[in-house]
Amino acid sequence: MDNLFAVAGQFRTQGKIIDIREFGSGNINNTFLVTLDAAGEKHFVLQRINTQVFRRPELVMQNMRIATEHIHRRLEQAPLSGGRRWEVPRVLLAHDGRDHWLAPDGSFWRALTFIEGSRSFDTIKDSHHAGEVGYALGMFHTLLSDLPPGRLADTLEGFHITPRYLRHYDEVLAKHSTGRSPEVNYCLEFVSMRSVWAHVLENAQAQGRLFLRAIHGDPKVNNILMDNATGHAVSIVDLDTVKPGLVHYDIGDCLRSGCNPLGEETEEWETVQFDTDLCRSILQGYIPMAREFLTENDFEYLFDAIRLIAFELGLRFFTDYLEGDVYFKVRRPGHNLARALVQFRLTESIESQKPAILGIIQEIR
Ligand code: GN1
Ligand code: MG
Repeated sequence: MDNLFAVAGQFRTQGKIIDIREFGSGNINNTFLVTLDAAGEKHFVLQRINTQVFRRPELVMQNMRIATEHIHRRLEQAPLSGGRRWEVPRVLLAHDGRDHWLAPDGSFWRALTFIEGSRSFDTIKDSHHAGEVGYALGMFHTLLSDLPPGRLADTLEGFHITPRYLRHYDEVLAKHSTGRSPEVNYCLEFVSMRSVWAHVLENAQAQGRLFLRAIHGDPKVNNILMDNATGHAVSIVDLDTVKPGLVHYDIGDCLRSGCNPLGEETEEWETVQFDTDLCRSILQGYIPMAREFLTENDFEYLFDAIRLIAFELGLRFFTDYLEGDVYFKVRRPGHNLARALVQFRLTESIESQKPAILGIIQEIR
C-alpha cells in the first residue's frame, strides 16, 4: 500500500492523500479510488494500464485526449438543454507534465478526475435506468459523430473483429488440450454452429454497407455513471477502447450487458435470459439521439449486432479459459468458462426472441 501512495503522489493534485482503495470491477486494468484531504476535488481515479493488452498505452492516452477535447468543444458550442449535465473525465498530469507516469518497474500509471455525485451499477434496476443507459450511449455517439475516426489510433488491433477471435480460437484449440466436461462440449458445439454467421458485421463492412466511426468499445452498464440525486446518466467512463470501429459493436455490447438482469458474473448461467423490455427501454433512450447519424443499413444490422457481441464475448472468455486465463483477470479456476456459459446462454435467448427484438427495432426506428 505504501507503494500505491507513492504512485498516487506522482500526479499533480491538491491536498494530502488520505486513502486509496480498489475501485470497480475491471477485467483488464487495476483501478483505485484515491481520497484527498483537500478543499476542492476530494477524489481521483488512479489506474495501472495492463500493457500486455494495451501494447502502446501512450496511444491510448492520445486517443483519450483527442476524444475528450472534441467532446468538451462540442459541449461548449452547444450546451445541453433541459438542465442536464454531461461530464467527461479529465486526465490529471504527472509532475513532469506528462499524461502518465512510468514506474521504475515499467508499469504504466495514469490519473483521471472522479465524477462526484454519481455511481455505477453492474445491472440495470428498472426501465428508467435502462432508458438512461441508452441515452448515455446515444449522447456519446452523437458527441463523437463528427470526429473523423482516422484521427484515432488503432490501440487494440482486432478488437471486436469476430473473425479474428475465431482464428485465434482455432489456434488455441489446436495447441491446448482440455478436459471434455459437458460444459466444455456445450461451448465447443456452440461456437462451431455459429462460426460462419459470425462474419456478418465484418462482411457488411467489407461490402461497404457499414463504415467505421469513433466508438467507445466497452459501453457496458457499469461504465455508465448515474447521478445520485437525479438518476440521470451523466457520463460514460473507461475510455481506453475509444478508437475506430462499428457503432454496432457498442450497441451490441451495451445491450448484451444491459439486458441480462442476472449480470455477466452470475453463477446461474442456466437461467440467464435476454430481457426484451429492457432492450426496448435502452433503444428508446438511444435511437432518438442516434437517428441523426444512423443509416438505413445501420438499422438492418442491429439485431445481428446484439446477437454477435454476446456471442463474441462468450467466445473470448471461452478461448481464454482454454488458453489458461492469459487475458481476463480471474478470481477462481473455471471463472472464464463460467463467464462464457453466461454469454452463450444469453446469445441463445437473443436468438430465440429474434421476432420480438426485430419488432422492437422496427417500432422505434
Ligand atoms: C473487459 O476491463 P473491462 O471490464 O473494462 C474487456 C471488454 C469486455 C469486458 C467484459 C480491453 O473490459 O471488451 O466486454 O471486459 N476489455 C478489453 O466485462 O478487452
Ligand atoms: Mg474496459
